[in-house]
Amino acid sequence: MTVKTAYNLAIVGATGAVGQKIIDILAEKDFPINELKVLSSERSAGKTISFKNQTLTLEKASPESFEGVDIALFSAGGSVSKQLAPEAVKRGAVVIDNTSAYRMDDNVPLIVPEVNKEDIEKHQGIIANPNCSTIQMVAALKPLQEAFGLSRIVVSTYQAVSGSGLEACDELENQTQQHLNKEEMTAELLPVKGDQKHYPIAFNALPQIDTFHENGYTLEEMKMINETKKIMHAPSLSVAATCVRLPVFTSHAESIYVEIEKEGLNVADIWEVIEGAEGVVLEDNPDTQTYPTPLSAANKTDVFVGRVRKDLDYDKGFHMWVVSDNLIKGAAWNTVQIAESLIENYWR
Ligand code: NAP
Ligand code: 3JN
Repeated sequence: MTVKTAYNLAIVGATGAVGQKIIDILAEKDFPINELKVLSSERSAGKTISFKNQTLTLEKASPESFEGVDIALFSAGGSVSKQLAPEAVKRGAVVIDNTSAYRMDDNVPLIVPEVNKEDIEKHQGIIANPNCSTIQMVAALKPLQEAFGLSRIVVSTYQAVSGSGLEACDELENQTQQHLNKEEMTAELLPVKGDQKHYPIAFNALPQIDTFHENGYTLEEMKMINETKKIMHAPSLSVAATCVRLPVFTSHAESIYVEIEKEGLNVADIWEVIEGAEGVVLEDNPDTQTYPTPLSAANKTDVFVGRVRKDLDYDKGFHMWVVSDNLIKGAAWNTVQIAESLIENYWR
């Protein structure tokens, strides 16, 4: 193993919702950086952003941008990753990609460090960061799978608009203002940019995240289904998902029903496992109305679990409520954790 004390990093999509959080977290966690390149589209090239006490100038991302880069963190959309990640790998960088471009490729490990960091070892230049809704669910459920076995997951999500990027956050803010001004709300972006119809997100709930697959599920739902099986190494696990967007800025919440293989468990057994899980915090007490919410989870790195209940009809069924900051554990922090794990354990 080659030991380095500091690494040359590039961030592709540095001006975006995820990119900005990555920059904040790299600074906060004091990641060992030698040089940091911030890459953008032509639109933002030449502008500056701050990192610790430095002012960094955005550079248009091109294949040559990756010369001398050790680790490249991509969050500028799938088409940019498709075009530039192989160029970065060709120049010797390890890519950690936040998009869905490579997640299901057999040669690309899909990583949530608390769940499957050992899969990093198999990387061939690209490591994928899962979808935010998948990350928080598998972080909460993997310890239960290990302790008791899992046969079925049925999840409904309550997702924040920041998962759709900065423009979507502006749309929610504008529509809220319009509604309070008693004006008609203008909907131009959500549920999906470029789709045939748009609905207001303010004071509403939209049961469509991403476009529809031919089987009637949305792509976000299919991502949760397929990614969960890959990360948990459980191709025969039954997973069903319904993904819903809410007028919340930060943190995704999920109502999860699981069927466990072991018989005769009770809520205390589930609590005990969740309490011992890395990166997962139990907040569950009906007597004191203790449970996580999107606001309470915002700006935190952990995944929070509450409302654990045993199904009233099925002995092996349990319900729970799982909340996490979608841009932090769901994207930026998970990406930085992968980079930390890569340099600590798998750098070559
Ligand atoms: P966003 O706020 O729209 O940011 C994307 C940024 O990419 C923009 O600020 C844009 O800025 C930049 N960009 C566009 N074309 C580029 C290019 N050719 N080279 C470099 N930068 C370019 O979106 P976001 O919410 O940060 O999400 C970005 C991507 O991350 C998504 O498309 C998705 O693939 C992924 N994502 C993953 C998760 C997850 O679940 N893990 C969650 C959210 C997003 P400039 O034009 O100013 O450069
Ligand atoms: O909508 C959300 O809450 C999460 C969205 C993630 C996202 C948005 C646009 C494109 C993704 C993703 O990470 O799966 C992608 C994509 O890369 O496909």
